[in-house]
Amino acid sequence: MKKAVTIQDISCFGKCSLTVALPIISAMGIETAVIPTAVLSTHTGGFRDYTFRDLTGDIPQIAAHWKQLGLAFDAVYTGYLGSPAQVQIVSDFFDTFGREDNFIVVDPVMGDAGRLYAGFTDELVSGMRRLCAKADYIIPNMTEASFLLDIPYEENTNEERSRELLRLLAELGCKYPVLTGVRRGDEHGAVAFDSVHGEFMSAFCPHVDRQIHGTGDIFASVFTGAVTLGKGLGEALGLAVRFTSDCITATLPHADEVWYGSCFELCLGSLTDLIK
Ligand code: PXL
Repeated sequence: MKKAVTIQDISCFGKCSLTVALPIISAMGIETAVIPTAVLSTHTGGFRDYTFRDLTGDIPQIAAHWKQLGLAFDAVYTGYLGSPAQVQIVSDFFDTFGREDNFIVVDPVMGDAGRLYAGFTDELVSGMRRLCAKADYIIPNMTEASFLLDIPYEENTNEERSRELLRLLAELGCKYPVLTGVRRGDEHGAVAFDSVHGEFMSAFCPHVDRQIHGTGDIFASVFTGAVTLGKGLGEALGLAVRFTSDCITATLPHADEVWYGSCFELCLGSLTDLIK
């Protein structure tokens, strides 16, 4: 069986990060180990007074135990990190568990709609930049790309501009940057750059004018799962766009739930068919 480890927070209520990544990657038939970076009572997007337990100190202990056990992973995938201090710890984790024959995905979760998430600082942004340099794949949205590249946020980025941004993102040091939230007419999608072969790939679906929490985590989870299963960059991109779009469509009839996250559970059954 393929094995992945994902390092991100648990938001106890509100569907994102580990509560999305674990079911999705598992549903793809991949054993999924987790390292929680923090435990929050809810995600931070739109909720107030949420609790936040920082688990920074646990991460090196978990890593040391796993090293002692000789565990190995086909994929290492990181998302929301709870503090700048975690960047160095995750970087050390990459040094211990990264190998020639596995790969690292960094989803530099930092913000959306041009703004950083609550509590995120310039220190975390520069830490994420360093982490991206160690990754094979990075999956920023437009907001995260603008912070990583230290350029103004651009809304409605088209495919041509996304190619310029992807070249700059590759210069951070990763081989395959993937940019989400790209617009093409009334479509919405993602563009990837294979900097090893100098090739661009893209995938689009109809645009839905609705912000739904956790869709970036759905995208990154399906993408990571697909690459773990040996799919090529273009196919992984297509699957991630398609499944994320299906989750958004499935959520729209449940308008009162949209605030908390997507109804991705309704689509998990079809995910197994999509990856065949
Ligand atoms: O979906 C990204 C994410 C992950 N984890 C936490 C968040 C967010 C986005 O707001 O608040 C805790």
